[in-house]
Amino acid sequence: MSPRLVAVSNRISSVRGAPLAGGLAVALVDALREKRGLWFGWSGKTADQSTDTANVSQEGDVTLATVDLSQEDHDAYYSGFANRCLWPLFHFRLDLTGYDRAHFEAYQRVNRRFAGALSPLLRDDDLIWVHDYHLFPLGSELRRLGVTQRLGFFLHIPFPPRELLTTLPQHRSLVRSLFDYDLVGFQIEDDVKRLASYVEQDLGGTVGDGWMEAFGRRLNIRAFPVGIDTARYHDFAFSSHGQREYLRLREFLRDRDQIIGVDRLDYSKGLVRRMNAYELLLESQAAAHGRITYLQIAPISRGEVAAYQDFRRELEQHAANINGRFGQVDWVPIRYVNEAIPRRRLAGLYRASRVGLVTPMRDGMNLVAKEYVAAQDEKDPGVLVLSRFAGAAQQMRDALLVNPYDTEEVAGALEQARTMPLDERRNRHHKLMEGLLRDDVSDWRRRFLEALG
Ligand code: GDG
Repeated sequence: MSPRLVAVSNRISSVRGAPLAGGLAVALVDALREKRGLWFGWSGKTADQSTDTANVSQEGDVTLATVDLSQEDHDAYYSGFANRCLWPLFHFRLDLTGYDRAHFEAYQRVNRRFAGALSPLLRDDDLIWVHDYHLFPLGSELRRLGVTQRLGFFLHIPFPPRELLTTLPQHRSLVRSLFDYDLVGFQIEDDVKRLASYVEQDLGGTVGDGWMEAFGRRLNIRAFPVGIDTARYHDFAFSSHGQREYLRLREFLRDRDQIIGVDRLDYSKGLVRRMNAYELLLESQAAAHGRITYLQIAPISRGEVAAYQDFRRELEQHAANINGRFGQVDWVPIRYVNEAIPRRRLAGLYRASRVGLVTPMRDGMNLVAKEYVAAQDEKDPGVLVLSRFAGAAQQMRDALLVNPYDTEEVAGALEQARTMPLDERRNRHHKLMEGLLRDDVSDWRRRFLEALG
């Protein structure tokens, strides 16, 4: 019998309901179903006290095990260390990074708690797969409790250069914790190289092909670029919900071309500069007025963190300014929407859009870029404009790749996308789609789990 899969992530969502934001949850759920797995994580609820034993329930073939966190633990571990410190630091935003020892202590405390609640649920032949920056220390904490099963860790966000990482007082401890896993996966080769340079220069360790040595230990590490369920996503766009949304939107747009952006409302996604680029396009291309429209879907994320509140205000102001400056009685240049859209409808919206605009300042991978391409009609596909600083740019060479800091380049790419001849659109789309079908999410999962097992 194949080993049971145990997935651990900060938050778990219901297996039955379609998870709203996140291709990852979907990818995991499929693997967990296949292997009758266990999914462990925070319940998403805060209680008077953090709980030390997991609440276990069954949803079909998947076992869910969750713990509650106290408000205090949640604020310091999740909003604090994970999202005020690691997230901005790993996205190259030292200016937004908060360094707070109490937050780090809570981070370790919660990871210890998670390990304590998870270890009694483990079986001898389990494969344990830990996800993301909230849980670096979980492996070490499990080892301390005597867990000897295979332990893998996947980082969904970029790994920072050593010059940035070493500003973190606990950089050594964080990297040390990676060495307790049997296998570590990063999104792209550049992430692996950045850790390698830290290991060599700051730890005096040794680096080889697929491994690193330091702290007297050996770590297996590779890039596993995450994919989407390409074929299924394509079907969404043509399903009854997708089709209905597509037709509804096309009717609303009439012959206007739509640019679409879909991002959690996060400063790493480059939304302000993206709007600057759109504004520049309108400034420089009078012919585009009334002919083009930009829909930005941006569900609110991490609203409790101050940097996100400031950023949200800035963005709202910006969208309003552009509409005030260029809008006409029968034409709104930007529709800016905080509502989260169900997946099938979203696929229909992508399909109805001539341009997919994905311009993060820094991103581990970026699944929206992949979803946009998968949702297109190959007979009349739209064009993806993609930031070079998204991990996805390493694979999606046939997109229009741009530097998101270069507003003029982005505006130029928008104009090129808007006016691109059908032949070229088809050609680019065909090559992108081939890549997405070849390296889809089940391939990602299989490669990681095979390497771990
Ligand atoms: C992290 C890394 C990496 C967004 N709005 C709606 C909605 N979404 C969905 C998208 C997509 C997902 O959320 C966002 O994924 P991204 O990859 O773009 O970005 P992060 O959330 O930052 O994810 C990232 C990823 O992990 C996986 O490894 O690629 O680099 O930062 O699936 O479609 N979904 C629905 N309605 C919305 O309004 N249904």
